[in-house]
Amino acid sequence: MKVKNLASVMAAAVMMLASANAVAKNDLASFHLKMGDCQTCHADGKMKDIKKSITDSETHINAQCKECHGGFADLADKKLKLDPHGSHLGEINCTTCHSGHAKPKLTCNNCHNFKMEMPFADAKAKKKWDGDWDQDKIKKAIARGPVETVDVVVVGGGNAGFNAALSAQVEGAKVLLLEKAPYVGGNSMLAAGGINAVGTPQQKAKGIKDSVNWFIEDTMKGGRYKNDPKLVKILGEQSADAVKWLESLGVNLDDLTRSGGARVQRTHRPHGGASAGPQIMATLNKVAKERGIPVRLNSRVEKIVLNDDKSVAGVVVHGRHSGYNMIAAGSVVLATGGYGMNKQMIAYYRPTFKDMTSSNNVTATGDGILLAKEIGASMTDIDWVQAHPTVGKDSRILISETVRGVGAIMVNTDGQRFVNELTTRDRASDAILKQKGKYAWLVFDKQLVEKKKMIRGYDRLGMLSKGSTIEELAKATGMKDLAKTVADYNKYQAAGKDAAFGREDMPIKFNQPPFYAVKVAPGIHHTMGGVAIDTDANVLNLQSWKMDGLFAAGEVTGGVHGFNRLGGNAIADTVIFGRIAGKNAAKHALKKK
Ligand code: MEZ
Repeated sequence: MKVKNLASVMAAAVMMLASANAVAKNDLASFHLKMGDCQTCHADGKMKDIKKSITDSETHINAQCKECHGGFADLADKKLKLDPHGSHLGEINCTTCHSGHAKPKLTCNNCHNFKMEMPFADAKAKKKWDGDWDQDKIKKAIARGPVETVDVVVVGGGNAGFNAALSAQVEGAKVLLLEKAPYVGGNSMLAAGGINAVGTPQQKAKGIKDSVNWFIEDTMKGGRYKNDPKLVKILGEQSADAVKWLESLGVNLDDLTRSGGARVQRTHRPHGGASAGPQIMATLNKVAKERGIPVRLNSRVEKIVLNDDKSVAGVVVHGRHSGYNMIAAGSVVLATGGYGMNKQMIAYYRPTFKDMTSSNNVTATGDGILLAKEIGASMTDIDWVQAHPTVGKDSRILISETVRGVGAIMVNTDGQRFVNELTTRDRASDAILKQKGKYAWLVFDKQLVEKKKMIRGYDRLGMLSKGSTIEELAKATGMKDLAKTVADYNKYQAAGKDAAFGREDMPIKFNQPPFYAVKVAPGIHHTMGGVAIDTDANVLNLQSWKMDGLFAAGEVTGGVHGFNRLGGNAIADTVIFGRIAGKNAAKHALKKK
């Protein structure tokens, strides 16, 4: 039996519960018990074995859900304005939100604030399984010895992690990817913008003159010249190849835009202006599945284990169901992302940002930094945290830099421009924080909505104010000087010279109603600092020596972006250094065997 959509599942649930009239508990498991036995959801076996048979990825249970209810496409409900089965998270495990024995939890609400009815919402809340790291259990797992051996363990299932895993496998290594969340993607999944690259066919087709040197100069300038030039050189030189590689896997990157701090259009994005992150992650996940790379969810690494000679021996992983176990590995790749959602770390490293909202995924808790520090890794620029200037005010939703890149202007509460919209993020954020109320508005017209799918997404989320004339929009938002600002901007646009703030790229004239505005404020977006690495993605210790068998890539590392990351350089970083880390980790592990 396939139940076609969520509404009919809920209706069926209510009817069955009413007729059953005597359910033991009001949870999903008790409901299913009315139709069958525990094996409806769990693997065959004696009752006492059922708990043991649940894997950390909850693969069997989820396959059973789909067996009866179909996939997300079957469950999609076109009538819903916001459909949880059609989100940017893709086809994640059903158990990410629904729970057999406990209250369901809408994962979307980690960032959003959707009021959605969930079946069995009055069931008992579940205990958190991945709270404090239990040192005693870690020690016992090490004492018991490894339960499993692989060549390379990759910690973290974002862009860097998947690229590392795919590259390590190409080298012939046996790879295991561990992800603490019930779904993969991390911050990469939320990346709205795109990947910066120079010398691509896309740039050529648009006649854009660019060079690796310009890429390097822009990145160094954006980073206040505090970046490690050797890492930036690799970023520039390998950027076109990174785009080619993603395309070879099936990602579309046909659209080009200009991000803040870049002198030309070099941010490559999916055709039609959809967000880049979900497309890239869906593709990497699919390819990893096709290539048989095990991706284990609900598996939090809580210790990197070293041999007596300080080389890497493996990790201790805390599985949601399997508990604490050691996995032996010749190499470990840290691809755990940054610490933008770890309030304690933010308060410690960047106290002035401690109360700031964050655009980050809840997974960005700095685990890799803590793991590496504990075994003596060196940190680079650890206290440099980037505020993205345009996070939706009062929400955690990023309004992509692309919106400014393709033409939006930014104004204060009176409707006056106050900064070159395409300046670097730190400068734009500082400028907003000096305005009344410490927030700003992005203003644009119908042209952008037509051009960019992601903007239609903001509209669906109810974030946009609208007016059929500029005056109407000004009235709705209280921006008294907006009409004059727009008239002046249109004159600068026509003249090709921004006399007020020197903005170089002014792609649209504001003349196509309706007009839109979205309220924005700076929010924590990227933690530039982290584990110190060399050009082979080896993690360095306090003496700047390689730590034998430990590699790292992506936001967990420091050095690539200096004090400030440019938009579009994160995906480039995660792909390029993820691949380098995976390749070198595999070579190292295979040589050691
Ligand atoms: O790289 C980024 O962080 C980026 C381009 C974000 C965005 O504004 O879309």
